[in-house]
Amino acid sequence: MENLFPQCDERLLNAIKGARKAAIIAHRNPDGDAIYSSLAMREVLSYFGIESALLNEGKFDRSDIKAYESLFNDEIEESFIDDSLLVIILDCSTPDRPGKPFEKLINAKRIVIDHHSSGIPFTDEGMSYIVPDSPSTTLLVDKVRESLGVPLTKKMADYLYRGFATDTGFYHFLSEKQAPDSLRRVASFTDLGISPYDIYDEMHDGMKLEDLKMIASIIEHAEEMLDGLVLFAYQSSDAMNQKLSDGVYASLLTAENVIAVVFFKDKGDAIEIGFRAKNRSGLDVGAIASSLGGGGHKCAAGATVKAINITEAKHLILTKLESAISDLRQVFKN
Ligand SMILES: [Mn+2]
Repeated sequence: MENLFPQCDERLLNAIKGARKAAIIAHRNPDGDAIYSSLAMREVLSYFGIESALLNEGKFDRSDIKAYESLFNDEIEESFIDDSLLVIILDCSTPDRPGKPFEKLINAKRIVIDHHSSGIPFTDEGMSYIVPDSPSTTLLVDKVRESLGVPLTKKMADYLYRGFATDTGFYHFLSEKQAPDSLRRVASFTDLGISPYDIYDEMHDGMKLEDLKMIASIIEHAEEMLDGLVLFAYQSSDAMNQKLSDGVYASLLTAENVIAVVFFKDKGDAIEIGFRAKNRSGLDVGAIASSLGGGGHKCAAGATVKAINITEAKHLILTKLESAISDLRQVFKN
């Protein structure tokens, strides 16, 4: 018996089965889970003969999803919009996350499938499938697929696996609560012959030496805060893509005694602040990001703060972290 993935609401399943056309939208600045859940959902819909438009605002700056960019448009064609259209929002916890493609579709019937812990509901009752405990949106798409009685194909399994793998940092972020039911689904993907080994290499290889040097330079300038429990990293230009950020987080989080990494990116008119925390620290960076108007998960979150300079942003975050960490501090000193 599966506990992690609750039953899908019949209203959501009926909305899918009753659709003739669908517009599939995941969050802007897409990651692997956003793109692969979109692609997998399109495969599921094609089983019913539902024609779908893949939409995403972009940018496709992660090399592991770059190859799919041409399949996505940032705007729907007017002629595609009619009463039979269902909008399927994936991996988004707030209505601003889908960005530009959602603007023309705000009045259309929609369902929301997501796994973020914080957010605001933005669809009708029974029209969402939101499971914060799911390690990826692709596993929720898989549950919806199964609930619809759609057979799993190798192509679906490949997409679903990739979304799961990237959102869990290839199993790293999988908790003991998530693992059993999630890995049973993953086993059903590997049953169809996909190769975790090759997919890992495919999704990680190909880093440019200059990018690796940029990561090294950011690490070199990282600062210790709160007695070394937290590291602050900075990026002043826009040259950093998400994959490089992942490299910075992954390296800095392995530093001795560190429980959180905060990455500040100066966007000119705003500061983008990314957070990563160690699972065992108990620190909830998702809550901190939420308090700044952002969102995410307990261990990975982000927010964009406008009208602030880097010094002010550092102070703001330091204050928030200090109060959040005060209870945890003793534990990690010992
Ligand atoms: Mn996700």
